[in-house]
Amino acid sequence: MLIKRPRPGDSARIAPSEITAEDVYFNRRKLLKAALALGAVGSVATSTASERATLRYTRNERYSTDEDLTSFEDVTTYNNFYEFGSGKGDPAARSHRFKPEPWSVTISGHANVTGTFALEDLLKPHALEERIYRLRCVEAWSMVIPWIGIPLGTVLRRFEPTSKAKYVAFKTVHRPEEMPGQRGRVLPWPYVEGLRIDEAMHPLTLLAVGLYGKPLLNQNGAPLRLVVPWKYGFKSIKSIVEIRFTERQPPTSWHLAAPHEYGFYANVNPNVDHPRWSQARERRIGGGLFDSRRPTLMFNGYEKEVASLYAGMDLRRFY
Ligand SMILES: Nc1nc2c(c(=O)[nH]1)N[C@H]1C(S)=C(S)[C@@H](COP(=O)(O)O)O[C@H]1N2
Ligand SMILES: [Mo]
Repeated sequence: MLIKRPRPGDSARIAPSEITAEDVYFNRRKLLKAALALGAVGSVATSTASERATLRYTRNERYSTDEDLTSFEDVTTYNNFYEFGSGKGDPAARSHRFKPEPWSVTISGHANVTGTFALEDLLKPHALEERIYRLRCVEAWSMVIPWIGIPLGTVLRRFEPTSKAKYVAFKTVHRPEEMPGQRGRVLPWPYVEGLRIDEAMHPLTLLAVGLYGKPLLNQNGAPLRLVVPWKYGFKSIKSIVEIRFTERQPPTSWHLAAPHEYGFYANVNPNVDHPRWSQARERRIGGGLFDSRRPTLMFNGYEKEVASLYAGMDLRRFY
């Protein structure tokens, strides 16, 4: 490899120092759990929302897979969230300083209703649902995650986007004091992503607030993140603070960092390889040593639902 470019979650090795930090983290979680079991919740001033609350939701069977779930442990310790570092263990080990509440989201651009809204107000009118989705990272690994959230489209419609709203742009919070990875320049900060308006309004596109029945942990994008299951994981932007309706296709972080490797669309496609590796197969996290790499499915297995969005488009050109 001639140029060392950052990419979504370079399979960076975990330095011994970081393993120590992780151990401390796990011990802290164990202590918190023990404290909760003893009913000593009030004394654990630093416990996060997820260690206290349980969300109320109903499972949406129609949009769920019955494949084996990836364990909570793997879903919360094997992450890509470069704001906390580029190692898979960094987001869990280095996100304890991040404050996901209070939280507000700014809605701007081509819509009749715009402004900055407290997260509670943004969510209040909606019922939460659980959806079990496959997540396929562009790095050729995958998971099966029980998300909790609201279809993005039902939230966006409340703001009455105008006919000029052809795209939706999303922005992650920029807080270098809480996000150690933002003190380095692996990516241009803040992380930004975008969808075409019909992709954003598609019933599969989820605005997630939780997983495994609990509010999102910091490493998974607390308190609010996107989940677009037919696209590579990097489209599923975490810790969202701004949603903007735009007329032009908005810039996206990985495309800015390496335009020939990551496009705007980023639809999962086993027939279009990444310039440096094949996308034909994937490794299921937690599958074990003898689990062979399984074939990657067109649109990550959501072809029936989403293929019509791309009718007539050259998927090699719009990668
Ligand atoms: N803000 C932000 N969002 C992000 C990322 C990131 O680095 N920063 N990584 C993306 C990538 S590459 C993937 S695969 C998924 C991983 O989500 P998970 O860690 O919750 O499984 O988050 C995506 N969202
Ligand atoms: Mo990813």
